[in-house]
This record gives sequence, C-alpha cells and structure tokens, in this order.
Amino acid sequence: MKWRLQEGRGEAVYQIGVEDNGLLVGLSEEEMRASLKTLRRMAEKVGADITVLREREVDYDSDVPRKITEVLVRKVPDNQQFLDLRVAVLGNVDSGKSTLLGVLTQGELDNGRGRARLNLFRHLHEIQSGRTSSISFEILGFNSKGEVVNYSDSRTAEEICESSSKMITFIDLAGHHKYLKTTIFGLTSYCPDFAMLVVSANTGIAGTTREHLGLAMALKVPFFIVISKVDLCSKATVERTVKQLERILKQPGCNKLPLLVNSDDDAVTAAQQFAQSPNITPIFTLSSVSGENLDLLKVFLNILPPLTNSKEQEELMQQLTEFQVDEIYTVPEVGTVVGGTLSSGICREGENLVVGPTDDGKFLRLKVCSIQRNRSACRVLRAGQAATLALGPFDRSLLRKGMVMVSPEMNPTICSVFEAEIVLLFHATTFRKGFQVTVHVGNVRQTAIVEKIHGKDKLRTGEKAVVCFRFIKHPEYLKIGAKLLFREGVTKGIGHVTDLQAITTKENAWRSPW
Ligand SMILES: Nc1nc2c(ncn2[C@@H]2O[C@H](COP(=O)(O)OP(=O)(O)OP(=O)(O)O)[C@@H](O)[C@H]2O)c(=O)[nH]1
Ligand SMILES: [Mg+2]
Repeated sequence: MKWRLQEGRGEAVYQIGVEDNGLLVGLSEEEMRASLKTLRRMAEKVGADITVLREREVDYDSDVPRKITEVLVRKVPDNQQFLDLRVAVLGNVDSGKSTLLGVLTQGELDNGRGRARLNLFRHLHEIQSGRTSSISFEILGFNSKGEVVNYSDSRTAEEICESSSKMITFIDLAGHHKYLKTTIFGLTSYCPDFAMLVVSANTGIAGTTREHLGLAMALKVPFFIVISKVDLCSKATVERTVKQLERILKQPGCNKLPLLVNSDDDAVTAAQQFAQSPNITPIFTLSSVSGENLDLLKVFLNILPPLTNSKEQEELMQQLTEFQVDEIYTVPEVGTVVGGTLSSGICREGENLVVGPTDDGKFLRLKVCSIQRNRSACRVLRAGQAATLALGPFDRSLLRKGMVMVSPEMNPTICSVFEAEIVLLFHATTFRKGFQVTVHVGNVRQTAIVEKIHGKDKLRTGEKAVVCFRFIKHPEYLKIGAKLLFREGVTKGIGHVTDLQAITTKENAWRSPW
C-alpha cells in the first residue's frame, strides 16, 4: 500500500474481489467484510483514509451473491498539506464556465442571470459586462471522506485548505476571442494537469470552442467536457449536442474515445480510465441552475488522479530551483509579490534567488521573504506547485511576466534568437522571412520575427520546417524541447524549441537592485 500510494502520489484505488490476473471472482459478504477490515487496518498503519467508491455484483458460478468493491485510499504525503491538481477551464463565451466554478466553489446554485459568477470577477468591467477578461483561480477541496469542502461551510481559503486532503485549483479563462492571448497564456504558463471544456447545450460547438479544443490538444493537456445549461433545452437538444461532440472527438485529427457520464458508476469508471489513457474523453451533461448531474462531476473530480508519477516528480524536485513569474502585484505592507509556478526544485522562505532576464539580459538578486499557497502561508514550495512569493522591497518595475527566478548557481541560458521545429496549422498571408508572430512558450509571450526558414522560402498550411525566430524586444529564458505556440491574426502554428543562440549571463555578476 505504501508503494502504491507513493506511485499514485498519495492516491490508489483498490479493487477487492478481483484476482491478480484480472478475473472478477467477487467475494461473499462475509469475505468482503473481512477484506475491508484488513484494508482499513493497513490504511490506518500508514496513516491513510479510505472511502468506498462503489460495489458491484458479479456473475460468478456460485449460489451466494458475490461482490467487487472499489476503494479509494488517500494519504497526504507527510511533507504536504494536501494533494493538488490544476484544471484550466476552457470554452466559448457565455458557455457557463465562471458560473459552474462559482457553483462548485461557493456551493450555491445559479439563477441563470449570472449570480454565481459574481465572486470570480476581478475587474469592474467584468461585473458590468459579465465577461471574463482575466485569469482567476478558484479552489475546491475534498476532505478525507471524499466530501466537498468549499465556501458554503468555510469562510476563508485558509479554512478550506485546512479541512481538505485534496485541492483542485480551477483556472477560469475567458471565452471571448478578444481575450484569446490571455487564455493561451493561462493554458501555457500555469501548467494545468487537465482542462475542462465547457460547451453550452443549447448552442453546441460554437465560437471559440473548436479553437480551445485545438489548443488543449496542441499543448497535450488531457481534457474532459462539460455540457452546461441542460435546464434550458429539451433532452433531444442535449442529445444532439452530445452527438455533435462525439463526432468531432472521434475524427482522425482528435482520435478520442468519448465516454458519456450518466451515473455515479460512470463517473468512477471515467476517472479511472481517464487516468490510464488520456485519450478517453469523459463528457458530463449538467446544469448550474437546477444542479442536475453536478454531483457526478464532483465524484469524478474527487477521484481524478494526477497524471505525472512520483518518479518524475522526485526528479523535478532534485533539480535546481526555477520559478516562473506569471503575475506581479504590489501588496500594501508586504511589498512586491509575484505569482507563478515552481517548475523545478524546492523553494524555501528566506531563499536567495536571481530573477531575469531584464531587458538588457541581466539577472538580479532577490530574497524570497514569504510564500503563500491558496492564500495561506507555506514554508516550502515543491516542484509543480503554484504559489505567490513576497519579495519585500524589490522594485516591481524591474519585473515582468515571463521572467524566471532561479538558483544563483544555475547560470541560466537566455537568448534572443532561437530555432524551433514547427507545423504551420493555418495561415492567411505568406509565412516567410520577415513575418512577425506572437510566440508563447510556457509563461513567455513576445513578438518574434521569422529570421529564416531552413530549406524553404515560405511555408504553406500543414507544412513542417525548422524556423529561426528573433524576439523583437528583449531576450528570454527558454529551454530546448519546450512546447511552443504562435499566432498572428489567423496564422497559427505549434512546435517545440530545438536550438538556442545562448547569450552568456556569466560575466554579468548578479547585481543587487537596491
Ligand atoms: N439556465 C442556465 N443558465 C446558465 C447556466 N450556466 C450559466 N448560465 C448563465 O449563462 C450566462 C453566462 O455564464 P458565464 O458563467 O458568465 O459564462 P462564461 O463561460 O464564464 O463566459 P466568458 O467568461 O465571457 O467566456 C450567465 O448569465 C449565467 O447565469 C446553466 O446551467 N443554466
Ligand atoms: Mg467567465
């Protein structure tokens, strides 16, 4: 059990009544009771909690009824407060993303006129227009019994963190085309484990839905689908939208296996199969107004495991510290605060790091004064975790999104010129030398100019090539192999970084800005 929990990063599902070779023999009531008792004792020994997910009767050659029970065992690792997952929320404008998150995280149903989303908005113009334009984070916790912990019975994020053994952080993104840049940034920089694509039942696949679906696929973020607003239309309309989605998912370009979730049992199966093969795409049909099927999504989210295994996680933690700066704030009495994700290593309170590159390619010293996760204090941050770091008196104007904060011994390679192997997905004008595009790589977002296309003069839709780009403003910190996405108007492409023209940062000994 210890090993399995470690493998599953704190979670494991046990099937009792299934033989090692997969034969569904089932157990009699008496045997099941004894087995569960043993499992419970094992769990107690390692400090884990267990929840029965479901019971099934099996058709086995026997007079007495025999059952199979599936049990979720969860143990929060000693060095962690809770298990956590990040889910980016995608979908067309008005499909009901913010509303669904409002309902999940506040615990109260919507009135169909935008009540539930109010707490999620960050700007006055968002409240007035009802349109999300920025990126906001919402948390939904589950306690050790698999029950939801949210604002309905907790007052603060800190309270939610304290009572949860698993925490899902939703990244609410904007559906409107106007904010696509911000939405791509949300998807590339916050390293979500999963994406949830929300489609309104009454409009079906419309507007930016296809584009968002394409983005999740290009960035290889496993996704599941929520068809919202089923209260607004007939069963037949909902079915039509499901069919439309299934057809698109099965197309050769997507190659997904849709799995419609209609019962608790389906939700358990969906979570387990999804974890084993991200090609499975669970589909939920629900309403944030009537609450129909909302429970199925909760069952699914409670069991959904992280897809990276503990070994990859260990390896990342062994590397030097690297924190991606995604947001910058000034907080009264605290000073400059940055939000982002620790992509590798460990970061402790009081740690000295360097941040850069600045416009002239330098890295500056700074000290991490304190760390917060989900608005509560945290002493140690581990690879993969998102957090906000307080930097005390550090001058905010020296920072920008897209910078990294790294260990001083890292000698980060920065570059203005880099090469990438790309596929041109769509273009309107000619893609050739001199063309300018917005390049997204992780949290880096900058206009770059095409300097050279290897072996070709120009590129056509669907063609592959190695292309040399130059950032027009300032150098960036990039890594070979990083996924890249670029666009300009309707021109779009994806690929990965293959080579960098490194600018050495060694000679510019770390400067102190104060
Ligand atoms: N009847 C009904 N209305 C819903 C449901 N979900 C959302 N709505 C309404 O749909 C409208 C749009 O919802 P939002 O949550 O703002 O949509 P969004 O996807 O976040 O939109 P953007 O952030 O602009 O991309 C609001 O008026 C909601 O009250 C639902 O399940 N049923
Ligand atoms: Mg919204």
